[in-house]
Amino acid sequence: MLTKNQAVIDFVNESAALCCPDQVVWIDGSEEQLEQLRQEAIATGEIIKLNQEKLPNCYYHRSDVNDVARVEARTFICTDDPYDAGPTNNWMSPEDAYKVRDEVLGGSMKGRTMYVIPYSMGPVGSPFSKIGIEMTDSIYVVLNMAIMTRVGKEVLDCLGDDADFIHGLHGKCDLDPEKRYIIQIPKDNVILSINSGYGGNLLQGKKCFALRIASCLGREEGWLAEHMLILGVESPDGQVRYIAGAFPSACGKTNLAMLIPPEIYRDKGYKIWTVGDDIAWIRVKEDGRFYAVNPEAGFFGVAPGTNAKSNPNALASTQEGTIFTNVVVKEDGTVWWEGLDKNPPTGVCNWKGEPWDPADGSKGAHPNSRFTAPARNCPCISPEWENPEGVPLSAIIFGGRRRKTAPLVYQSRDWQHGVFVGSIMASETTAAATGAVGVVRRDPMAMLPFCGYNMGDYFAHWLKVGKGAANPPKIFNVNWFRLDDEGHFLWPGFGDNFRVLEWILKRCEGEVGARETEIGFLPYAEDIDMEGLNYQVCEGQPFTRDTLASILQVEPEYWLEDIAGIHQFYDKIGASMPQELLDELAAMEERLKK
Ligand code: GTP
Ligand code: SPV
Ligand code: MN
Repeated sequence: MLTKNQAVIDFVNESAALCCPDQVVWIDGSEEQLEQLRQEAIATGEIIKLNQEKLPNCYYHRSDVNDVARVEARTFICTDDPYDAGPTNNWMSPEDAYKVRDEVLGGSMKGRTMYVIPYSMGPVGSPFSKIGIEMTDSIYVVLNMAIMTRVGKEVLDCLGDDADFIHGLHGKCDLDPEKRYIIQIPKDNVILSINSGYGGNLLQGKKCFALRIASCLGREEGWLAEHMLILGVESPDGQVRYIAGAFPSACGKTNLAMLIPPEIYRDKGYKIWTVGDDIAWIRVKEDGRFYAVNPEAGFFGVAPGTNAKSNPNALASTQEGTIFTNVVVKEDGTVWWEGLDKNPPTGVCNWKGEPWDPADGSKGAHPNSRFTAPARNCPCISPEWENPEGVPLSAIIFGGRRRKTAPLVYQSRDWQHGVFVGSIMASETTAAATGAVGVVRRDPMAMLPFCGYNMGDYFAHWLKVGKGAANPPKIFNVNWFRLDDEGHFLWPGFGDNFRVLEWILKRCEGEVGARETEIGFLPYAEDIDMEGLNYQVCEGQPFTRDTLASILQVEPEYWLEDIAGIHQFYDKIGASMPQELLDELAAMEERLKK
């Protein structure tokens, strides 16, 4: 036992009494213990050691074939009153949730070991950090949590005899998808992950705690827990300005957070610093500004599409101390995924462990295959990334994957309109969650699967936090994913997104004009710098000023179609929808119909 904290001891004992593990092991955070666990997991085949010369301290894990992504349909917010979970979450009563826990987890760790992981979201001991205890029967979870969060004895020392911690329990059971449950009980600060062994279902610090539970805490305590990257833009004079961005899962947060500016900007002295790539906890301070902290310590990033050109910083982050899940392992013990390079390995197995022939058109890596990499590995990690005070935000950007409708970038009129812009976000679904891919759905603030309470109340909280602040960030919306009729990306994306960030920061400083349109302020096409931009939409079709102009249009017919979807969504939220946002919708509709 690593602590005298009676609440922690009771929680561990109760969990052990329920799950009946053969033994209980406390994770102290030492390298020796983690190494011992790696050896055990290697012996059972749970992880595979990769080429230690080329990828030191890197490992590989294959998840169960039916267990490869978050399961939104099996994720529950458990409140006494279903109203508090709201119409966008699956609801279960806390009593039923505890019944599920007792029935499904009861005795489930017989013959296994239960690991007790004390972890801190945010630097250990900083006033805005929060502590969780996750119990799990998976070494894979222990090893991932040790990268994604700060774990071990120092966390328990910091907790002292305080009972204020998040109570987490994870049991793999037999990975039965029919009995898979991801349960949050906000009133008790309880998280239960059952019958899964993958990612966001059970790396509880991430979505379960830092978003679902923390959004509830933030609502009570007056702050925001958001699905956002945080980056700093350093300009040639050495000034760094910070931007947070909410894009749905697999829609470009990691990539934007680690962006390398185009050469012409680098030559001038511009640079991007990464503070976080997935989650931001945001507080308003006395100066009336929003300060954002990244509560995580690692990146659980999408592998496919990551390469030396699209995201060299992410790639560099994965060269040491990284766990790869569901990618392809090459003969030499290094890794491969679609989009890494154009040379798929032959004679090896796919992510399922089956012999794989790239020539047959099937994928080698799962589309939601991931790397778990320590943030400190990132070449552009911000010197401020562990600053407990956070970084002050100049702008917030919302964005999604829309082949049409949403222009490359636009700015909201003011805070209220900005909250409206976030509330009407929509995006095509991705492989990050189970279910159909490519279907447009509303995903307000990229929080649809992660808001731990009623979405209408969440909007009201956003309105309140911003209206109470003297200097809130300016709010923008971006869309890197416009397609032409043949399905080619019209905008180069990746590093060239810097050109849009530059416009955004100029708008924050009042240094550039804009066209007022029905949906907000759009750039004049000549104000997006195209110097050195060398992109082919497809062969023989270079990106031109006209291409740019074409993705800076407001097309009323598409927007009016979209508005029908927004009405439906707002209706679904129902009575908790703030009047201010209903008014914004009516006003936009009127402008578009004119
Ligand atoms: P989560 O970790 O699921 O929350 O995702 P994320 O928002 O961090 O997404 P990520 O940056 O990992 O990007 C997901 C996919 O989108 C990858 O395959 C990227 O290659 C692709 N992507 C990212 N940025 C761009 C872009 O600017 N343009 C295009 N076309 N694709 C992009
Ligand atoms: C996401 O799906 O938004 C992720 C990956 O960042 S997971 O940790 O699985 O939630
Ligand atoms: Mn995410």
